Amino acid sequence: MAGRRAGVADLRGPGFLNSDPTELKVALAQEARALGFDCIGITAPGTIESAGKHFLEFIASGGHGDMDWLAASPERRVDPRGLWADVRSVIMLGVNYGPDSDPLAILKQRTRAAISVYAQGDDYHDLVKKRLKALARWLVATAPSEVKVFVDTAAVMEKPLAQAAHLGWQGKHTNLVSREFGSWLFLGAIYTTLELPRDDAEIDHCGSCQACLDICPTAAFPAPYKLDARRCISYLTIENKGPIPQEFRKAIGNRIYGCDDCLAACPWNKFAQEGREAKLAARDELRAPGLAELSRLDDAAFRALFTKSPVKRIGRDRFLRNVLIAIGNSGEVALADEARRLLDDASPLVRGAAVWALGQLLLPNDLEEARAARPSERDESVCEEWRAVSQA
Ligand code: B12
Repeated sequence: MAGRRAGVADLRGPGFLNSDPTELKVALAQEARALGFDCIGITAPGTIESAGKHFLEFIASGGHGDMDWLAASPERRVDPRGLWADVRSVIMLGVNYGPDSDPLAILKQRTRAAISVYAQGDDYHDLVKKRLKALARWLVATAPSEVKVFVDTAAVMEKPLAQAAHLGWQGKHTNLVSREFGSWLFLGAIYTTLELPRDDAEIDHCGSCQACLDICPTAAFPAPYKLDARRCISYLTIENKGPIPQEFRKAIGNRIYGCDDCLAACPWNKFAQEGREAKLAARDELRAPGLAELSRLDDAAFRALFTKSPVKRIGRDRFLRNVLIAIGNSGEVALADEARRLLDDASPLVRGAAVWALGQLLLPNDLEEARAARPSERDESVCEEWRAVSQA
């Protein structure tokens, strides 16, 4: 997932033991597993040249949409040495977050909300960062070195680096796929000044399969291994700040935060669950929350429900926008009352989405009545939504 918080922690330690690099690598892997990481690999900083080129092409094509932070300072991202000149080895780590039930089943429950698997529990940034810092502390205490730890938010190309470190390969959906954990891995990185023994890069095992491309509800993949983020439901519901473009609203269904379809379709997932217990716990109240209840959240209630959750990051108004799109797609006329109430919300983003939802649920006369009752609407984006539903 994407984000902008500073993702760097500097850790320096005196070190008290000079280990043989191979022994050190074995001990490091043991420590990583003891701390809760499911896989670990090591690569050199200069191993992702072609990924760097692809990244620049992606940015040039505008595929990043409004994620300006992704386009900023590409020299830092395309080569780890651009971020930190002293880095000698990159330690890549993965945490399995495989779901304990079919994540696509909720898509059929149209009056309930689908929150993507990664966001149903506590924020993985905090969890992975805590483990990375603990491992980094162990490393500097064991071998004199400097380290920096990253998860998600820094200018680090985590997927190509993970492939170079043998954790898996970048699949056709662009995420890292692991033979052991399928598409359900969070990634984190430790950059270090130590020269450590490297792993060989993993090779692509997607073969002729294109299940992830076929299942995408918004056709977000212009070609295998390429994502147009502007069409991706994850981007549309999380990163996109404005109204959701008309053309994607129906396809979004009841997905109110992120999307798991391309991950869930991956056949390699069947290995993810076997014999593993270390999944990340989903909160029961976030597995299938009712759209009606979610639509009633004010700012304080939103913050309370999503304490420690990544969902909190998008704020109540964007969240309600998403909930209203799902209400519009629910086919449940009883939910029109919730949307009608939100026509008077303080946020134009919410009011505009409420108009669209009512447009899906009400007959033209009832819609006109709702509009006539609000002659004072002045916000241009909301007026535009009214014009669009009237013409539909
Ligand atoms: C920006 C971002 C997003 C954006 C853009 C996604 C994307 N694919 O880039 C959005 C908001 C859409 C997003 C969504 C999701 N994200 Co996100 N996101 C990131 C972030 C911050 C940067 C990724 C990046 O650099 N994108 C830029 C583009 C250029 O990279 P790319 O798509 O990988 O492009 C490659 C391919 O196109 C390929 N390529 C291009 N042309 C060609 C041609 C050939 C022949 C080949 C072989 C390859 C190839 O090369 C490019 C470079 O590697 C990373 C964290 C990080 N710092 O790395 C997390 C990260 C990728 N996200 C993650 C997750 C979990 C998700 C979601 C699953 C969340 C959800 N459930 O909604 C979805 C998945 C959507 C998808 N199919 O990608 C995880 C993925 C873990 C994994 N196992 O891979 C990461 C690594 C965060 C983490 N620390 O765990 N994310």
